[in-house]
Amino acid sequence: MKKRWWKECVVYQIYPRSFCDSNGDGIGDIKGITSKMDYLKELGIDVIWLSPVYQSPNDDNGYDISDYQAIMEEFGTMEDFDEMLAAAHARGIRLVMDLVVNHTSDEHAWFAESRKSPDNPYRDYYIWRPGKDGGAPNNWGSCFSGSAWEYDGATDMYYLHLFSRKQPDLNWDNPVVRDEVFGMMNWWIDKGVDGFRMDVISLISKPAQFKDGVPGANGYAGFEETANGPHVHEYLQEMRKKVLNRADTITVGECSGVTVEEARKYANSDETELNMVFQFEHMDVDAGEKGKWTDRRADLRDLKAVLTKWQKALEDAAWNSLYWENHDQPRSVSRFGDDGTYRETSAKMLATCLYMMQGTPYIYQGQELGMTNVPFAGIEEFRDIESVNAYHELTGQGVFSEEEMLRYLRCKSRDNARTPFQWSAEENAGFTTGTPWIMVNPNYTKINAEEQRGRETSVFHYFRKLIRLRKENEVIVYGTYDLLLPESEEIYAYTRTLGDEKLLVACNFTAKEVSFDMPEEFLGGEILIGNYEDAEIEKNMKLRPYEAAVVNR
Ligand code: TEU
Ligand code: CA
Repeated sequence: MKKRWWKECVVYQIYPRSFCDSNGDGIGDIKGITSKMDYLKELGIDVIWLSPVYQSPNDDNGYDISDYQAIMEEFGTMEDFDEMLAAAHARGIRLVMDLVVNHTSDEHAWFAESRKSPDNPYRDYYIWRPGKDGGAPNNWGSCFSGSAWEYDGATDMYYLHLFSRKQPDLNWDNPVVRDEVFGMMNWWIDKGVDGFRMDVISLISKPAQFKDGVPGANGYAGFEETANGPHVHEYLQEMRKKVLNRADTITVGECSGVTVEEARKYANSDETELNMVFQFEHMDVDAGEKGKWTDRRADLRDLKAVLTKWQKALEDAAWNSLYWENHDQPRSVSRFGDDGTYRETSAKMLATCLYMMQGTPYIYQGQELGMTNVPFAGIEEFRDIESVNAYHELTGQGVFSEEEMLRYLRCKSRDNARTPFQWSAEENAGFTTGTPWIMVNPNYTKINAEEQRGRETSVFHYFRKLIRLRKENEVIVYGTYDLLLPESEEIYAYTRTLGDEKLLVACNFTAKEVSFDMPEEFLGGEILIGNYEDAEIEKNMKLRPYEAAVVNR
């Protein structure tokens, strides 16, 4: 197992719009991030993954970029960016940019040119096709509802957009496009950034034939058709050579539709492509027959099977990322734990369960406080294009009633993760002195960083301890994972082994007390970390509601 710094680090994701507003316009900004750099240092994280701050019309909150080498006005200036980068580096914190190059904004200069005429030099920067039978070229659907094809009258053709119609897909088969992207990436590397999180990078190589797919609940085919396309590994190997090897970078590919077989290529240990990937299988274990829009809870056995599959399949061959949350997912304490009586206990348990595994941990802003899903009153309180479009499309088609869809949105909407970071019990949770762009979760008076920094037993201090534990114990980073009790619907238990060092991790995923038969070899050990102060190792251990314990021999 090759030792690498990016295997040993802990990454913290900042969604800039919702992190900290420094100028009272209700929108988080770069100066706000710089003002909180000491908070991040105290937490103990090593790398910041910064969601997009580039110039954008914000159709998809910055994931629709109109200039890759300019800063979105609402977020500040390039000088603000340079100051933030210096502030991070001064504290030994690296900074990773969010690379969104499967598509641009339709307001990007390239697209403005491309749509002018079929023989425009930029025409083949994007994917244009003639209509078929008076409609779209095929039945692919956009992730944000409707068709993945938009008709453009100027040249009587359709262009492909797997996401919003204001996010036209780039044509990666065009070598000029690849060189434009690589040049831009090198520009950011030369500015001193330390790597990239690559947005839907598994979708950049489109299949040779644009065949109809299997329609989903809304009548359109999903983007599975386009994942892991014919040239994706070729293009990433080219990126590795022309960009990534120019600095000691960390890279993670967001790979919608990735399998373990594909991940072993994307994140191979020969380091010819990326360092690691974000897979989605553990985020799909609580899906319903109509996809993500459901209030169904995950079955622990499914979660254990998926996470174990990924731990074992990438062992010695590639490298895992470890995440419960990001700006696209609901809050994990509400989703997999208990955001009521056992909120803090279950938030600590979930962190222990995942971050003691093999892989690089990713913490999403607010997860370290046990921030919860949001009691949105009605559709008017949502901002996310995916949620709003799905609401109108699926209620309009009669797939769900309005109250059903609202219930599912409260469980799964991306906006659950995008309400303002809760800094204090002051108005607007100390996020802004203005009117926030999206509602603040009313529970900020009880759940906020200021209160938790002052309380040793808080989720915040537990995360600090967990991060420190990883740094002090190589077995947690490099040890082999082995699942125990695969059939248990209540307990997630596994061991980590490195040489003669061995740890046991036991987590109760229920609000009940459950018996756990402690393996003989751990009876003489000690508890390295646990979420109950008075835990003791016994042969027949009683794990209390959402109890987690890590034991050595
Ligand atoms: O997400 C891609 C993606 O797969 C998500 O759309 C995710 O599957 C979905 O939101 C879960 O329901 C990336 C970015 O993380 C996301 O914020 C962007 O909206 C999207 O790409 C387009 O850039
Ligand atoms: Ca602001």
